[in-house]
This record gives sequence, structure tokens and C-alpha cells, in this order.
Amino acid sequence: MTTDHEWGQPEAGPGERSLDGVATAVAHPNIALIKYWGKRDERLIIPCVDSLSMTLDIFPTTTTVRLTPAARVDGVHLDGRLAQGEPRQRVIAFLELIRELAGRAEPASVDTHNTVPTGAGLASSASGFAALALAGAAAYGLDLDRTALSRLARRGSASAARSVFGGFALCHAGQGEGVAADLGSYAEPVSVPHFDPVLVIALVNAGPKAVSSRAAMRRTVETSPLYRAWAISSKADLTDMRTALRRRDLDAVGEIAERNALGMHATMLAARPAVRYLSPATLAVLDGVLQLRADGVSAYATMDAGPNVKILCHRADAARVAEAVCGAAPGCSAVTAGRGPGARLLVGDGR
Ligand code: 2P0
Repeated sequence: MTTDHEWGQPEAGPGERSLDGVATAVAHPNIALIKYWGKRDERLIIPCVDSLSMTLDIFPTTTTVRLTPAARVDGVHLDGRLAQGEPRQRVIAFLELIRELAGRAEPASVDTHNTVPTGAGLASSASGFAALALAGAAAYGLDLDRTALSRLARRGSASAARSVFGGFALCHAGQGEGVAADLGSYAEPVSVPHFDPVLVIALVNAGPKAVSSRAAMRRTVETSPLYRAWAISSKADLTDMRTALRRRDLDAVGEIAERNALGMHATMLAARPAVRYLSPATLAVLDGVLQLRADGVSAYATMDAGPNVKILCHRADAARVAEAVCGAAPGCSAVTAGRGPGARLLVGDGR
């Protein structure tokens, strides 16, 4: 059995520093059991709803930030290639934010390596901005505690606020506007010792999504008549989820996660025009999950901004679940993730 400490939960205390203008950080993706969908401030990236996630122990992102005082502009490399367009702009805007906080002006080079397919609804922006926040803050000498780091990561991608922490994390939507909203919106760890479920990730399509989650959530908030109802029910889902986690009741956790995710997708289907991430293969996997439950296996599905399905189950059932859902959807492959660690700096050889 594991304790939260072993899962890399943060400890209170001084922030993480780099003394020589270079830092490398590793962060893992997370999957929300209570979803974030919709922003009430697009510039500050303030979510409309609280969310709760499990950080994974697979698909890490490793990011090095190196200050380059002699350079004229920032250099951004993603998976060994010079980044272009929007991905590059998002990284540069994030570096600007760090420089503003640090009161510094030197450009930097950013080198990021993802082990998860980018943009396929598998949370690459969560691990990506959590790693960039930690490495960037350290390289620029910013002394941030984990709450401030989570707040900073949120400015890259709201789901990244949660990947700062290992295990389970709750991201507050915060209240008010402007500075108050910014201060109030950050993630914190939710301690659930001795609870070790897994997520079987059924990959039905690892290609990039047709609609970015950013554009899709904007359209949903602006046009879906179901959005408000889901946001209200999501509050109740979060309360129920916290109780279920406290009880380490996997069936309750799974039921709540599944209804929350299906509700989120219902809001998207009702948007105008509709946003539909669920494919025929997604539905075949969901049928497989229903059959598993009919056969007495505790298995519950959640889906994000893409067609892939994550199935929550007991670790002992993971192989059976993977086999069943992949049998239900031709071309599907599965990988199993447990709860993983929070973002951390690498030192020495890790650089
Ligand atoms: C989540 N998703 O809670 C939800 C559920 C997808 C579905 O967070 O615009 O990349 O950068 O804040 O975090 C995906 O959206 O969006 C996401 P931005 P993000 O995990």
C-alpha cells in the first residue's frame, strides 16, 4: 500500500530554484474525474467550474528552460523540432508571464519532450505547462510555493494547475474577477491514502483532434442550452466525489466520474454547431464497459476532448478490462496508468 507522500505530494516550504539560469522539470498528465469545461475569463484562464483529477504515472513531459541572454528572441523546440504557430506563441506568452513575475527580460530556449500523443485529448497541455511552469520559474529564479506554481501553470492551461500535484488534485475555479479570480484559482492535493485504482486508457485514435478544447469550450459556454445545468450538477458531483474518495469507494468514484463526463459531452452535443468528440469506436468501448459491469467487473468510463476512453477500475482487473474494451472496438489499443507523482525538478544528470 502506498501513502500520499510516496506519490510525490508537495511539501510546504520554499519554492524550487535554479542558480545558473537553466532548469529541467518533469510532469505527468492528469485525467479529470470531475471535469473542467468552460472559462469565465479567457485571458487569465479562469475555469467556470471546480475540477478534480488523478495524475498519471505514464506519459511524462520533460522540459528544459535555459536563459539565453545573448539571443534576440525565445527559441521553442517541441519533440526536437522548432515549434511554429500557436504552440510556439503559447509557450512564448507563458515565458512573458514568468519574466513579468520575475522582473527579468532575458530570452530563453525551451526544449520539451512529450511521451504522449499531442493534442489527442490525452492531456499533453496539462503535463506540458506544469513542466514549463516549474522549469521556467526555476530558470528565472522565481521562488514560488506549490500553490503559486499551480496558479502559474493554470495560465498556460487550466488542467496544468492540477498536474503540479501527484495523486488526486482539486482545482478551484475561484470567485470574483480579475486579481481576485486569479488568486482564487489554483489546485491543491486531495489526500486519499491507500486507494490505488488505475485508468485503462483505450486508445481508439491517437491523432490530433478536429476542434481544439479551447475553441470547443468557448462554443459550448456561449451556445449550449445545457451548459448551465451541467455546471450546477457538477458542483453536486464534486461534493459526492469527495465523499466517495474519502470512503475509497471505487464504484461510487467511477459512477460519479462517468455521469460527470457524459454530462459534459452532452453540453457539447447541444452546442451550436455541435462539438462531437465521441466516435463510433468510443461508443463501442462504452458498450464494452457496460458489458463488463453486467459481468460484475467494476469499470467506469470517462472521456475528454477526444475519442479515447479512460476506464477506471481496480488494478487487479486492468488486464481483463483492457482485453474486453479492445475486443469491443477494432483497432483499439490500451495502456494502464496508476496514480503518478507531482511535477519535479531534475538535477544533475537529469539536465
Ligand atoms: C479537464 N479538459 O478537466 C477537461 C475535460 C478536457 C475535457 O482541461 O483552454 O487544455 O488550455 O485551459 O486544460 C482540456 O483543456 O484547456 C481539459 P485550456 P485544457 O481535464
